[in-house]
Amino acid sequence: MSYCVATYRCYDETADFAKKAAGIAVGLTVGSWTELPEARKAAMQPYLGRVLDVQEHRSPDGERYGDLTIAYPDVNFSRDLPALLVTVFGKLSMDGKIKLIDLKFSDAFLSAFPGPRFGIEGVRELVGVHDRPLLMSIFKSVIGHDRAGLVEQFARQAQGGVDLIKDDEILFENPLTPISVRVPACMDVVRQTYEQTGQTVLYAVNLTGPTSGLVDRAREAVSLGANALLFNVLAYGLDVLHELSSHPDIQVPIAAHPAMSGAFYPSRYYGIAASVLLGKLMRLAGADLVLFPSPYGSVVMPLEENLAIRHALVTTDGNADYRSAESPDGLSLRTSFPVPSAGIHPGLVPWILRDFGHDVVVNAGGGVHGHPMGAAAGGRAFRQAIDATMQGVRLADYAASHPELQAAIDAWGVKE
Ligand code: 1AE
Repeated sequence: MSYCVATYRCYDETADFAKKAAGIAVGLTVGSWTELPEARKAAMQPYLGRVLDVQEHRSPDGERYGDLTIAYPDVNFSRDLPALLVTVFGKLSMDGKIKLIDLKFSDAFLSAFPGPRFGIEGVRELVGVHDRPLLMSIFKSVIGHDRAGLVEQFARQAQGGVDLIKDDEILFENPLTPISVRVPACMDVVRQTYEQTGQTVLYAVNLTGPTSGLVDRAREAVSLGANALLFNVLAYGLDVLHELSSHPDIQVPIAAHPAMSGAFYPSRYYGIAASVLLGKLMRLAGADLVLFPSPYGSVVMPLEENLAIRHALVTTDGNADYRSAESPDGLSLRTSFPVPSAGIHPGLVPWILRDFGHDVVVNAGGGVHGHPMGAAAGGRAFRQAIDATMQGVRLADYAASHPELQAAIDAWGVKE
C-alpha cells in the first residue's frame, strides 16, 4: 500500500484532537465507517485513511492547537493535483480553524510529475551564468503602450545587464501589444543585446486568456521566438501549470507568479502554508522559477516562511521532505529558482544573498524603473550590488566608485 500524507494545524481550545484526526481519516476516505457492517469494513480497509500522528501544543500567545498527520491511500485518488488536493483538503478546508501545513507524496504519485523542465541548472545554462545570482526586471506601466513604447522599455532594461525580463502579471492579451506583437518585437531586442554584449536575456511573456486557449497561445509564443513564459498559476490552477510545463511543444522555462496566493497562505488558522503552495506544489507542477513576497520589500512574508519555500524549491534530498514513509526512492525533481520579490531595491541585495545564497533570482520592477538615472542604470545598480555582496564589500563602499549604485542608495538607502 502506498500513501500520500497530509499534516494539518487545527486551532481549538477544547477539541479532542485524536478524535478529530480519526474523524478526518475516515470522513475523507471511506465515509461513515462506524455505521458499516463488519464485512463491509473489511472490504473498505484498503481505502481507509490512517492517523499517523497527533501532537498537541500551545502557541507562544497561548492558543491551543493540534498538528494532525494523516495518510491517504493512493488507491483513492488519480495521480493528479486536483484529485490529491480535493481528497486531503477539499471539504476539510471549510471545516473550522484548520490549515494544511505539509504534504508528502508516495513514489507512485511523484512518478506522474516530471517537475521543472529546466530548473535552476537549466535556466543558468540558457542565460550562460553559473557563478552569481541572476537578475530579473519587470515591465512596469506598460498597459496602454504600443509596440514602440514597449520595445523602448524592454531595451532599457536589457541594457542594464539583467538576465531575465518578465511581463507585468497584469499585462494581458490586449489590442496594442498581444503576444503576436510583443514577442517578435522584444525578441529582436534580445538578439541585438546578444550581438552587442554577448548576454542572453530570457523574456518571460505573460501567458493569459481563457484556459482552453493557453496551450495554443503558448505554442504561438514559442513559435514566435519566446524563450520563457510567465504564468499566473493560482488564477488558473496548479494542474494547468502541470499541463503547460510537461507539454512537448512548450520547451521553455516557466516563471510562476504568486498572484492570488495571499488568499491561501497568510492566515494562522486557514488555508495552505506558503511552503506547500508556493514551494512543494509549484515545484511538483513544474515551475522553473517561483516568485513570492520577500521579508524585506513592499509586500512582506515572514523570513521563516520564505526559508521554508526556498527549502521546498531547492532541496535535492527529498527523502524526508517530499516522500511519505512507504516511498523509499525519494525525490528526483529538478530544483526551482526562488524569486523573492516586491519592492526590491539594490540596498536589499545583501539580505537576499544572505538568506537565499547564490541560487536566487533578484527581481525588481520599481527598483529598476524608478532609478534616478533611468532603467538601464537601475539594472546596473543591481548588478553592482550583487558584485559587491559577492566580494564581501559593503554597498556604501562599493558605491563610491559606482555611481549607479550610489544613486540607488541615495534614493532608497541600504537596509541595516
Ligand atoms: C510578488 C510579485 C512581485 C511582482 O510581480 C512585481 O510586479 C513587483 O514589482 P515591484 O518590484 O514591487 O515594482
